[in-house]
Amino acid sequence: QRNLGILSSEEIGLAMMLLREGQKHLFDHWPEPGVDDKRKKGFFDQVAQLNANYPGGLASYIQNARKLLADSKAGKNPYDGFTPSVPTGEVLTFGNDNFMMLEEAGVREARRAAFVLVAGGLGERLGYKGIKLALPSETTTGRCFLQHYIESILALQEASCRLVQGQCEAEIPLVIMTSDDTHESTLLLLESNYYFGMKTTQVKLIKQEKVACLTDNDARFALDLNDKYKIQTKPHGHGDVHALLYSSGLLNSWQSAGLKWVLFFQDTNGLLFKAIPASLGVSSTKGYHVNSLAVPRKAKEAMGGITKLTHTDGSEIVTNVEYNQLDPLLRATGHADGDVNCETGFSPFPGNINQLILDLGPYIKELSKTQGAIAEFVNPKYKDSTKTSFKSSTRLECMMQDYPKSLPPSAKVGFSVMDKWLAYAPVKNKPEDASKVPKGNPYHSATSGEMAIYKANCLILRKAGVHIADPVTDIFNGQEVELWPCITWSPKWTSTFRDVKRKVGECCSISQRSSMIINGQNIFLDGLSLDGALVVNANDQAEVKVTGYVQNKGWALEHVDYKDISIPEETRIRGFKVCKIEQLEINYADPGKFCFKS
Ligand code: UGB
Repeated sequence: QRNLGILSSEEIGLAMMLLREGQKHLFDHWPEPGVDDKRKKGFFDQVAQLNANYPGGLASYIQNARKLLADSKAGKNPYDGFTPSVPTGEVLTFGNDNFMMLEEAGVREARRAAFVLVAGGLGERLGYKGIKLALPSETTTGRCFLQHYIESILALQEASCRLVQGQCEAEIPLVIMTSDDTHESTLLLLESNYYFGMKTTQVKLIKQEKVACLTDNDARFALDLNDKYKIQTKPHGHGDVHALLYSSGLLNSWQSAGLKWVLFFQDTNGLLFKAIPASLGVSSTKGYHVNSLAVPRKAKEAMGGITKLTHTDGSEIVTNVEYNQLDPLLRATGHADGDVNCETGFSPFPGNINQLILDLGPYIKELSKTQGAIAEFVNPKYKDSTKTSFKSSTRLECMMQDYPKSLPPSAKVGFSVMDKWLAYAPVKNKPEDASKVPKGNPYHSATSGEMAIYKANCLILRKAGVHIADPVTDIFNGQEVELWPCITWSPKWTSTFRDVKRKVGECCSISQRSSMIINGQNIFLDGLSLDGALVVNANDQAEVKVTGYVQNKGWALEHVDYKDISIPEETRIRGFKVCKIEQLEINYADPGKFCFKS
């Protein structure tokens, strides 16, 4: 009351709304006018921002929070009334005719796609100080995740344009969702690397904002411990991406530009783009409005399970059920053992890798109804079983994969299951946690993420006819992994398996201790026998055939300990560094046709 005189009419409106919604405590300590007036104004700046950022404003946020907190206190299961069962989806087999047909369909569609990378998370579980997009996906080339993603999109863009008749000037848009934790570093990474070859106009950053923290079951906001004129805030989760895309107007501009697909992906999966063409092919051939990429999942693995949920009213949805909810849901519906592996050694519920492909038209239609708001949840840590007070403040959260939950039964929702070695190797866990993962379960560490790239490349080349020696096992940072030849290629070398087959000729062989980097579009391996390290660099106008016997001392992986702080963090979290002892490097900077014979 005493401070009304210093407030604008807009600020008074916000104050009244807060009072109506039970937030009087925020003002209890306010001194008389004339004291801290600037800070009081600052408080309303923050409130105005929190109000604008949430679909429906802060009043909705508080009301939603009260309801979810009451449900949580009552122990209400969000899946009450639903019976889970294993859904059927598209199961793809890498390299067969169907897979190659789908890849071609996907590449054709890629020119009508937009990519959305959610990269607002800081990755506390990984314990890495920088942004995860700046981490090398593998260390033979040092190509970071963002570079890999951008080059993969550009490669798809080119491949897509090559496939269609006539002039094609597609520029596939890339949107990166950042947060206060990642925005500046992401921008700096892009700017200091000339956007990794993408046009600056092709890339847009949208920043998600945090939401207000809640101190109790009445959803009263928590004040910042160091600033009594500031509300404590925390991240709202990757589900924010839908509301941000909607409010930015990007979706409509894409539709006007003739785009058809929106592909969502996460920050550290070095394999993902090997699975994109075929899964986009599934979306287009099946006419899916929503297509989630999935891989076989070990029971209790920290990835959501794609589940068919049948309601008592007969309605059905196929959606992700998060890993911490799948086990209780199964137990509550007659599966006494909960989330367990079946005879295949995997959970019968495919694992969600949070790569979603949405049909833009139905997506816009749905978002115009919801403004992008999707199902939220709350996860308070209670002090005791009375569930009346929290150990620390909580907030509402949301996940991007919950988008299908609000769709009408007529929506065509499907999923595509791929081999895990081909599609999924995220970098999420710090070495000390990864080393405690039960044997046989994935580590999801920087070590396993890098090894998975070499393994996938080797298996792809094997399938294309190259003789690749079997891997050996080794232990890095306490994690036992398969060590395949360290083979990498720039995304422009190939976007599809058919293209790999075209570029790999007869009688090639690669020994286990070998490393190879293929850096260029028109590099062909034919009769190559490699026992050591080989690097081939060629510009896009050079067509290079590499043949003969290459032998040298090669490269070795030297063990390093994650606790050794004299070593750069991005190296020590993987437990090894590449020692480049000897290699053959061949470079083709001029246009023309060349044959290199060793
Ligand atoms: N992210 C944001 O952009 N903003 C945020 O506020 C939070 C995260 P995590 P999570 O594929 O293995 C998901 O933390 O949430 C970005 C699925 O929910 O790595 O534990 C962040 O930058 C789960 O079903 O994953 O688990 C990152 O790019 C399963 O599929 C992305 O969101 C699991 O991923 C994911 O954030 C998985």
